[in-house]
Amino acid sequence: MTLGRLIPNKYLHRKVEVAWLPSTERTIFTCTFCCCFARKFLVALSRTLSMGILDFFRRSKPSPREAAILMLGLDNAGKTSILKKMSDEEITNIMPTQGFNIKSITQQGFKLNVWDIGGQRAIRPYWRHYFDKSDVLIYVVDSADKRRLEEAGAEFEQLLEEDKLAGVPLLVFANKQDLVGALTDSAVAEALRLHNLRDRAWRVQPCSAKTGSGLGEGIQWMLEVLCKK
Ligand SMILES: Nc1nc2c(ncn2[C@@H]2O[C@H](COP(=O)(O)OP(=O)(O)OP(=O)(O)O)[C@@H](O)[C@H]2O)c(=O)[nH]1
Ligand SMILES: [Mg+2]
Repeated sequence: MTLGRLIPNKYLHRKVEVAWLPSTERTIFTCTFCCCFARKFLVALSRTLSMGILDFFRRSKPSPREAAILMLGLDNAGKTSILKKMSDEEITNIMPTQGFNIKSITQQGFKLNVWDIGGQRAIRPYWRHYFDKSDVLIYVVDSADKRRLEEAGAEFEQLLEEDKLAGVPLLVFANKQDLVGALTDSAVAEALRLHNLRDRAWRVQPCSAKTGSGLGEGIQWMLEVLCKK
């Protein structure tokens, strides 16, 4: 049998590499085959190793845990202003929300997907479409608008009766603390009768979307609650 028939053409050039070996065709073929096999093995090994290293680095950087945060409250309470301030955006020229806004805030290994739903009376019946799988409920109150505190309390009471929101931790933002005469956090808690709440973790956080005060503390409380889940 000739060398040409034993060894595929693409390997023939490797004869040179084994020229120092005994010059029988079989030895040349075996060595050529081993050489190609070894090369392929090394390439595969290096690929596997590099992919393994990439995979290792990918896994060692944990992807953030996601949480759905639902933000409700009467129109003009300041929900969109709070959302924008939390995202370091301008809060001038904010229009009443007709549908919803959503923004993701990444903090301490959590990606908080915050849903801000319009609070006008005509939109409130649609709130329930957003109740599913909420991890935290934020209820925003305009602490300076005593005239509408009763309405805010009535809407809040209805939310507490919703099965899909049962047990969902609650953060009440007592917003607009920068305005003179704004109610304190304990006055807002009393107006919402929060001290009767037994089925969930809750907190009232005085804040101002205008100055940004209190928003960080609110986020921190949510993160602590989410960590315990
Ligand atoms: N002084 C003051 N004004 C605020 C504060 N937060 C919001 N506002 C103002 O209140 C008004 C209503 O704010 P929005 O953020 O649009 O209120 P909203 O709750 O999103 O209202 P809807 O989208 O209609 O449900 C705007 O004129 C804001 O500038 C605050 O902390 N202090
Ligand atoms: Mg809005």
